[in-house]
Amino acid sequence: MPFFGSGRAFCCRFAARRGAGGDRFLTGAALNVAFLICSTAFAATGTIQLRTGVEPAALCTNTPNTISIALQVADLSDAINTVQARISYDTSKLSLSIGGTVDSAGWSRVALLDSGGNVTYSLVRLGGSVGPGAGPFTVGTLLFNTVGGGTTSIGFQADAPPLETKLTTADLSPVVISGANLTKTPSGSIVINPTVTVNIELGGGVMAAGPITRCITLNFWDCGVSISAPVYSTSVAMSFASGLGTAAVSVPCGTYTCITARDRLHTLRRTATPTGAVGNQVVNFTGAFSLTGGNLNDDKWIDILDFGIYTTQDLTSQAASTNCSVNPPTRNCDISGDGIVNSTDFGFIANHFLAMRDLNCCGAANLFGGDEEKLDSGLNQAALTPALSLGERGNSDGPVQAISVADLRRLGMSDVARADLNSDGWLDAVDVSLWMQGVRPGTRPVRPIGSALGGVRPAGPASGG
Ligand SMILES: [Ca+2]
Ligand SMILES: [Ca+2]
Ligand SMILES: [Ca+2]
Repeated sequence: MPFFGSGRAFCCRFAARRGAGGDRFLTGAALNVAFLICSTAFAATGTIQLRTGVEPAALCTNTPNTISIALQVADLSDAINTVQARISYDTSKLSLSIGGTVDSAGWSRVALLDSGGNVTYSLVRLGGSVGPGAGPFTVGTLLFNTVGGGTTSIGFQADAPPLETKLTTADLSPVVISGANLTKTPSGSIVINPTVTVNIELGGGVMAAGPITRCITLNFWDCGVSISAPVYSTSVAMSFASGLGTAAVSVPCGTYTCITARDRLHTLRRTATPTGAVGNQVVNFTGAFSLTGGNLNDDKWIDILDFGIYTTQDLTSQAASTNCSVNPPTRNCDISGDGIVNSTDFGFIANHFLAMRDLNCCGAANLFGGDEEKLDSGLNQAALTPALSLGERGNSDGPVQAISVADLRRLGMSDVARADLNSDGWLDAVDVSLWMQGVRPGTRPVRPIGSALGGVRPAGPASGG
């Protein structure tokens, strides 16, 4: 049984033939009634559509590449045998390949013309027809080269008779399906060179007005693809004004379920969930998700090591802007971005002492495992001086609250030993407290009672400060 029933198609053809060829069976008013009924209730109708093949999802690709767009007819009330499609596309993103466009079997090309993105594609089916029926029937496949990034779709030009998109029925007296009788459906979204918009706030303290440049390292995860490794990683030099920055980051085609961000020189890692459709996702590392400054060695914690590193650059001028060529173990203790290392920067560390970075994406990548763990300082706390009790170390993966000068030297951080302000052989909360009282390296304070030089751990528990 045809899609709309043969009776309907027959009625319209009957009326058309009688109207054009004279009346042999009906006369006068009877003919007019027949015409009225058929032309209003049984007009030939159809759909012409452009399809990427992945609708309703967006087609995603990059430059340079090619995409194929099927020109189809569907929902045909009658058999048709000619198609004229007046197509429109954005030449800043796509370029039609006339040579690469393929007419479907049985169809012969009458014309394929492209005038600045306004295309006329006409085909005829010699000795045959398609429909009636739902179809869809593919008439031809247009090939486009991708030439520019962005989101677009391919649609139809506005009709301006006689220049219009139309189908013609396969009758002795053909009926044109056009205008309101022809549904014209553009292609689904086409995303070229997808981006994720990344909004970042540098938090944890008072950021300079700037603008300054900071390198943000981003990991893009699709937890449906892998829970142990990001799909894509990149580092982007972003401009920040008063701690706020935004960037459209180019990414491979994909839908990201989780993204992490960090400034490896200055902040802890943050984990956030993006919103939006493929190719146009947005992720906000702002407000409660801002990147907490004070982590100067790209590890999990803001702890005594960050304090020690800070003291090595205290009251020095440092580059306010750091691009992606500057990475740990190189240090830059100007967290605030005003070009000088001072108490404003110390405030980030003090205010978030013992803060931990966010867990990694996908749940399974917790404190242990995941790619970013490999980028840590390399500090194996379990191998540190045994004089540190488990409680002082927290757990084996906790923040460093106290470390001996001997261990600092073993770790290649001899310069940090200067932060042992009371020269007791340990860098710990006592030294942080002394620092906050104005004690600086070279201005040796009275040694605390019970302390001793030479790396012997003083009595009493270490505190987080
Ligand atoms: Ca740290
Ligand atoms: Ca500063
Ligand atoms: Ca000390």
